[in-house]
Amino acid sequence: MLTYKDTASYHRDGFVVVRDVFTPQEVAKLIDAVEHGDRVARTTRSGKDAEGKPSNLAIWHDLGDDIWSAASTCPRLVNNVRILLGEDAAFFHGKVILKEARTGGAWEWHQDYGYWYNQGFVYPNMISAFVALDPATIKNGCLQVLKGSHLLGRLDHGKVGTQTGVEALRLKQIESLFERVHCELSAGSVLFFHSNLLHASAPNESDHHRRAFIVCYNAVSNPQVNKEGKAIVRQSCPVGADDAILR
Ligand SMILES: O=C(O)CCC(=O)C(=O)O
Repeated sequence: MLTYKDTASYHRDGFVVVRDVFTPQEVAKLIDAVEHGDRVARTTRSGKDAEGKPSNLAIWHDLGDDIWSAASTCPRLVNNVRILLGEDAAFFHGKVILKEARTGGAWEWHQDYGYWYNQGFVYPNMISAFVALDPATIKNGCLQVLKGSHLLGRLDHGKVGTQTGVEALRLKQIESLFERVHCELSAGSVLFFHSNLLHASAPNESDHHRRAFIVCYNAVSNPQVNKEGKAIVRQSCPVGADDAILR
């Protein structure tokens, strides 16, 4: 569980890293599900970064009844997310980032709320839990963040390749005001980050895959409004058994 100090640093910096949340056995099962499982095979979409390199991901919006659901409802994620949101959490989506050795492309600088605002979420009280499935290093394109940038509020975004990226001129103007942190993670460690935190990652030019499972949650008090102005309020995310991934 997160400590009071971890929670304070999340609010100050926009992110917090918790080491070794998942065991090597749990990570091995998740990797097996990436490589051989039905859900990732069914939901993988190919995208492109600004240079035209592949930025592929699998994404889904339902919990289902599989290992991904077990990981998304794991108390080690959900209870910590509740602490960081300051209230109960709803499941929004899960995704696997497939940044493969030698080919995996970059992710451009963006805020997740740059995407999610346009999907109708009213407030940015939303969090991503980035679970490293392979060791994430500078060489294989670990996530980079601008520490404290969540306090800027939502910036304007546009299209970069098939991705959504923060407006280039604004990025240039504000980049030097923040410390850039390379979030190197061991497999099984988790980076919790705020939906307005600016983040990006470089292409993977190494011989090692850099895959990650990212679970996104929103505060239950944060409705998503559709084009007709109808508010969709999500239910609380269930909290599963702590050993469910290994069952
Ligand atoms: O995994 C990465 O390198 C970037 C993923 C990302 O930025 C996102 O899913 O919002």
